[in-house]
Amino acid sequence: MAKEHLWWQTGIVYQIYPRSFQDTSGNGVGDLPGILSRLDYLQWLGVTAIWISPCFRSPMKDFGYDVSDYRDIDPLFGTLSDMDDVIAAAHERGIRVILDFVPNHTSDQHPWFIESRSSRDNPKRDWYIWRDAKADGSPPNNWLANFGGIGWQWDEHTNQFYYHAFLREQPDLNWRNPEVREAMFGVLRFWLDRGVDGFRVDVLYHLIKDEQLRDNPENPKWEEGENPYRRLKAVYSSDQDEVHDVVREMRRVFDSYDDRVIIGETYVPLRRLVKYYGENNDGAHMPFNFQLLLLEWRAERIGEFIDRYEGALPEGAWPNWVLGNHDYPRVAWRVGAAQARIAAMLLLTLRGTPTLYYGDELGMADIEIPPDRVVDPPALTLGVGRDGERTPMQWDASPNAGFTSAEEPWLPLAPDYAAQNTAVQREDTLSMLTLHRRLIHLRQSEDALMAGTYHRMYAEGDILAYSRRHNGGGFAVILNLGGSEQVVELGPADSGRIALSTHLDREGDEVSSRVKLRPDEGVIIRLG
Ligand code: ISL
Repeated sequence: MAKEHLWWQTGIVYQIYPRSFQDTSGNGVGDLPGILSRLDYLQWLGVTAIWISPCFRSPMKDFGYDVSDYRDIDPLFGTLSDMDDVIAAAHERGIRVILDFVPNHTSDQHPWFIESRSSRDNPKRDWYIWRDAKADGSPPNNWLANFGGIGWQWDEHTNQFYYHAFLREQPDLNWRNPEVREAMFGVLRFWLDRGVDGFRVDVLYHLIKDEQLRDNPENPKWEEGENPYRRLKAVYSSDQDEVHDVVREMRRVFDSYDDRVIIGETYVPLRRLVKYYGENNDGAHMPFNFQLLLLEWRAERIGEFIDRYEGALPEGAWPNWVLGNHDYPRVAWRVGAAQARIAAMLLLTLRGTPTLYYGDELGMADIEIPPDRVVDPPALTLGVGRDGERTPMQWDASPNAGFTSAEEPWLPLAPDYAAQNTAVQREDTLSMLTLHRRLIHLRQSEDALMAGTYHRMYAEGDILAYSRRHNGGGFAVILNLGGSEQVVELGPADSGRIALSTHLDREGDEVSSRVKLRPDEGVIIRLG
């Protein structure tokens, strides 16, 4: 163990989308007792923290990202006491629990919003963003909603518009109002007091909007047919400098507890991303780095980004990497099954905390959702939905993959579940799951991989190679991002033995001066 580091630095985060992990109530939707029943699996896999997407009371217009009570569990998922059980049982197994905080917006059914919309002089009116129409009756500015259409909703009753960055059922809170901050920090304390180890904070960069609500400029790169939200550059509706004051205040809440973590959801360019660490590491502990989701799958691109990221990190800031989440097509769909093994080796050998999306350890891929089963709001409004990457976890070959006893799960299962599931892959010494478990266990037993330095060796053609070193020991990681055989010349210091191959079959082989990689193969060489 790299003792001088904190749990969230040396750990591996596993994201659970609770609707899709394990159903125990038989209604086709996953729940907290389901997560509880699968903790042994997660412990076996070796992950050290779970992040559970929102399971708070919600009308589920955005499947939990529209919260109507932050201090209670939605009955669909269980009860507060089920959450206490998950926290206690996870802790017994050495697994930390990170919940999902959704501070930018509430549900329109949250009592705060119901009050706020009840009259113009309600004490909670200013808790949301209300504005008059322009003289011609049009909305206050041109801001768009992420899920389609304009970002302003007219309220007949009080004759004003309110702003929503996502669905109209997700009104944005006014974080310039100190009462909102206090109320929301109270929510954090409620859960931190209950033993939660941290929060992933939804759209952290959205919290503060331009005070004058200026129009967003056109995006010259936008082309007809692309996501209409990107037609404008969100320069005034998100990522305002003043958001960092809020982040700093939020951090102070966490700092009044022992080693809890704030992970920010931050879809912003690198130079802006690193600002979320705060000026003196007094911001988010880990602003999510999403580049592995977004970059073209090419060695130069990835190698170059790693260097830029390492170079841009402020002093003392801890890096992190994300390969998949509930908003983007799965890695096996993006890069294919063979390269998904390379991607796993990359994620689990880079410097910085890895976040793994449930099911990616099996190589689950997106599926085409039949039109009558599509449920995600942006799929319905924009035609680009997220259902494909949210299909139920594949546990075994029994009906509905052991996910639910209901006739039909809330989203269809991937058709390959009888062959690709945890039960089958656990027994298969060459499976994606075995590869993940081996990578995780290697990382967790080696200081050099968990916390060592990073040095680029090559990032050219199909080869991405780097070393990780700590206290004289170390590893070289050589990845073939292509489908043809490659021979990589190594420096004199880079000889050693293969600790792991993505093909899981060359362990212990000696390597000196050069290494031959098969198509789609990556190797970790123990140096020395
Ligand atoms: O605008 C984006 C990228 O530039 C989007 O990716 C956007 O930031 C992202 O969809 C935000 O996601 C989060 O908030 C949403 C919720 O639907 C997502 O599931 C959640 O991860 C609203 O709460």
